Amino acid sequence: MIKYLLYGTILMVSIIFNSCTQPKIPEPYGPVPSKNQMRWQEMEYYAFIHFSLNTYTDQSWGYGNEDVNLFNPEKLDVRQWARICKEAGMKGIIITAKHHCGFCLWPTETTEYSVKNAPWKDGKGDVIKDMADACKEYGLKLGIYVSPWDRNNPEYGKPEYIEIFRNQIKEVLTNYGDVFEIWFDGANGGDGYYGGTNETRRIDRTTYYDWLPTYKMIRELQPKIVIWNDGGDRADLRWVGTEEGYVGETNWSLLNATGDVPWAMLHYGVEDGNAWVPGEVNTSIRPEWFYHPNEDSKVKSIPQLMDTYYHSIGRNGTFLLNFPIMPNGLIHPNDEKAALGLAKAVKESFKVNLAEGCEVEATNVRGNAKKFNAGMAIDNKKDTYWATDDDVILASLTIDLGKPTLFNRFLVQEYIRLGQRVKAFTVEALVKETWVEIAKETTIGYKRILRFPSVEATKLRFNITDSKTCPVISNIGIYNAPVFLNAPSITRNQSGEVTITTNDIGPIFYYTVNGTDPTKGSIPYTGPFVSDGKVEVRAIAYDPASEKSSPVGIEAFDISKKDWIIIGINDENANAILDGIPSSVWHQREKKMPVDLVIDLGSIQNLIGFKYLPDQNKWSSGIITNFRFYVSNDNRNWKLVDEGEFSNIKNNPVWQIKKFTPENARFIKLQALKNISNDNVAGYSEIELITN
Ligand code: FUL
Repeated sequence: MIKYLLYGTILMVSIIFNSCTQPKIPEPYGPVPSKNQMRWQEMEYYAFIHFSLNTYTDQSWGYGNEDVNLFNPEKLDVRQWARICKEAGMKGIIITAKHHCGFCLWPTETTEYSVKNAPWKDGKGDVIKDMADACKEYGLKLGIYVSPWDRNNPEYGKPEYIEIFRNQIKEVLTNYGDVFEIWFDGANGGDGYYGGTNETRRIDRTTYYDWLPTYKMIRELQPKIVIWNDGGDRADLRWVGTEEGYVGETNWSLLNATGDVPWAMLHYGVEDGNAWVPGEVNTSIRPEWFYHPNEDSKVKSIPQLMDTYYHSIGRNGTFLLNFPIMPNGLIHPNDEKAALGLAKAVKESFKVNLAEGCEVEATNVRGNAKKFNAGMAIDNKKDTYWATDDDVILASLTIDLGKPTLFNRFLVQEYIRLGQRVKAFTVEALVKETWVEIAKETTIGYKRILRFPSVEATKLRFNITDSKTCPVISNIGIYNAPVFLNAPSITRNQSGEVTITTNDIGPIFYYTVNGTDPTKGSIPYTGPFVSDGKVEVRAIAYDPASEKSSPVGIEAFDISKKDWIIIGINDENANAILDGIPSSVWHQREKKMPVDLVIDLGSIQNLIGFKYLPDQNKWSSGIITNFRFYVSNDNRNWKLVDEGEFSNIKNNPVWQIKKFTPENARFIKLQALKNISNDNVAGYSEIELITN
């Protein structure tokens, strides 16, 4: 009896003891990531590869009638792609196995429009197989892009196509080992070759693809996959509403499982959404997704890529960076240099975590338990976390840096396996005995990284000022990252005045107009200067304090617009089209499509192409998608010199460059046939001409 009493007492004591030292872990709050989503989120950074027949036609979207004989890359080396991605710190590669033109990079059974009928390797090649092998060799995961829209397939738009499309998915998910992500782009411009019918086929994107059985098949074939889809039933991941490389600062990894998803939901998520659908930030290392030789000088600079890093991984997203493959089958050296430069910059920025090993304390610790104390946020382990008691949503954590310490970055992570909780937080620095607020932000999620001007402080205080329930913080980092100056932007107005600017504070500029790279010995910029006619201006920003220079900014200007006059329009705001300022825009609203814009160049010029920059405001109605371009010498008799589409202009509103056979002309007419919103508005930010 005494024995049992003793056992009972020991049991009681140990229960009480354990419940003091081992408080229950916080309950998950709201939707939480699946294992697959979690594995994907932790990859953080991976590559896109755009390679197809477009690579050989300088197009963004193939029409579907491009000749398969064009596909004959003489140096194709997927191991080069994999090596670059690996060295760049990426964890996987998503390849365009089929883009909108319908050409398949693997020898599919479903269509003749594939590598098996191309001259490359005498039709025996399989880019996807090569890619899968190279990924294995370099320890990268393989992802696949299969476009639902197929401008080649005769069955597209009919129920029969869905079976073909499903078989294509089945082939790529069966024959190439594990696939971590599948990508279904929602683009659909309607018209296409469609087996020679050359017509417009509209589909209802909410019903046509009948996604749910397809998802089921995908998950059976690849149980560890995540599905990306911006065009149909809710998948595992969401697009963030732009291809420019940023998600909202407020970024909830939640959406509603059903219902429409307007732009703001894509961009910011939905605070009280009932499904876990995190954002993936996709952007290209150049303005466009496919390779265009004229973009060799437009590869994003390291500061630009660094911005994207902070605006994706630093805002609770993943970063999907695209490499356009050249016609010879390789990644261009400029793109390689930029990607490796970014990797180096990231490494340098996050080399030393100044929080590591510091004294740290919190205003509240769950059950007062060691297991949940503040130290768990700086122990560098992803499975431990600082958590507060259930009823405590306001809490602070203070890190004592021991001595005045310079820093300019703050990193924080929630333990999202238990849900995304924090709604608002601030960061303060103790500068000479005074607390100074250095940041006031909203969401955290998987990872949030803040940038601010360098501050010298002895302590840092992280305050959670609003949370859905008790916060659970798995990691905190403090860094002093080197500063990278942005390449300056160079603009020229209608009277030929060139202006050089930057967003950075403090640097001065040096420039050249003779095509050489500027140095500190080049012409110092003292203000706008006139440089009319055809000229290439190159400029660097230089910070005398740190003696650092920016990458070179390059802008090539063609003939002067000084004598240009817009004809037949009585609105002086129309001059926004010629002012050289990308943010200024003019719309013609009153007319019906087609809408003409006529310009008198003042003299006869030998024209070989034109450039159109659409309205830079997101999804503005005046963004032209289909055009005709005419020239004339008398403003009466017009000759059609080019017509076509500005592909993917809605999601990626970059300069549209169109070339045609040379023509001497004094007048030009850009005719808008259609815009992204199917109304009668034609908007223009800038028009430029390309001359011989
Ligand atoms: C878009 C497509 O239309 C582009 O061509 C590209 O593939 C991009 C990643 O998605 O919306």
